[in-house]
Amino acid sequence: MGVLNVTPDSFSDGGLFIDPDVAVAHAQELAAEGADIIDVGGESTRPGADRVEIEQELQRTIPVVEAIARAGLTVSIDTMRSEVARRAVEVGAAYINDVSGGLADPRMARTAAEVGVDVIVMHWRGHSRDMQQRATYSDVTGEVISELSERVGEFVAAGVAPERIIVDPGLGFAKSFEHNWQLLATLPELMAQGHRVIVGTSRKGFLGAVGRPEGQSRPPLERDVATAVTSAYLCDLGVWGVRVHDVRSTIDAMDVANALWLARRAARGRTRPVRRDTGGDTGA
Ligand code: PMM
Repeated sequence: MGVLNVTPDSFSDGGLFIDPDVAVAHAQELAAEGADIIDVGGESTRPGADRVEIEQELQRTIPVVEAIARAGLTVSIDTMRSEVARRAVEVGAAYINDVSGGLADPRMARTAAEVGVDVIVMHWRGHSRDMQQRATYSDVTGEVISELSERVGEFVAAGVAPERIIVDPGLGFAKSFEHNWQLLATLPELMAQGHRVIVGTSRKGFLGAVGRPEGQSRPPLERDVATAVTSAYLCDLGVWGVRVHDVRSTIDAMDVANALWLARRAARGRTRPVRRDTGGDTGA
């Protein structure tokens, strides 16, 4: 999934794609590089961000969603508002990506059921302004899984088919750097819950801090190699999707992860049981 933020203030690409023509051209570039889905967002969720008015969010996103969908690309709408989701689906969006997992707008689950598209339900504990104050867990993996399953329950109760739901651990949303690493390390536990899983590590702060002295960080635009490494790891685990800004480096990394996976499987197939009588490899 390639990220297209039509915002003036997103943390890594804010202001770059606010002009609809530039946004559509960038979507086409992301698709040409290998993105299967273009995720269009009109509201920044960086820590500390204020909310935008709904009219502004609609104005930023709907024409872009419509143009990209008309060009034949698969679009997801990154919104916490049911009205934005509904209008985006009306003009061609095929996915709703709600970072609040239905918590920000009580009508989201019902709307998702009515419009009948796939929906990404992300783990979230509150709006960006003060979300980092909610980053308190005694068992981050267990709590994220149980809070997500409550959210999924609400969508299913509203009439969304379970197979339409994709879950996301919400890295960086009410999570410390350490929480993000723990969630990545234990991701198979979330995957075992049975829903498709998508993960967004792209350019996030915890990647910028790796290998740097305490309190220092690589700037967001210098985090694409780190992002690609996580994409390779996530590909190896078998997640359904990764959400990234730089599609080219992630596709490269996933191709390598995939080639390695195939080579390792083939190598395992070559191994023969060792025979006791000769002590040799019977497959020689
Ligand atoms: N992260 C951001 C925005 N939307 N959606 C999903 N499903 N998962 C994420 O991790 C996620 C998201 C924040 O990143 P951005 O400001 O660069 O878009």
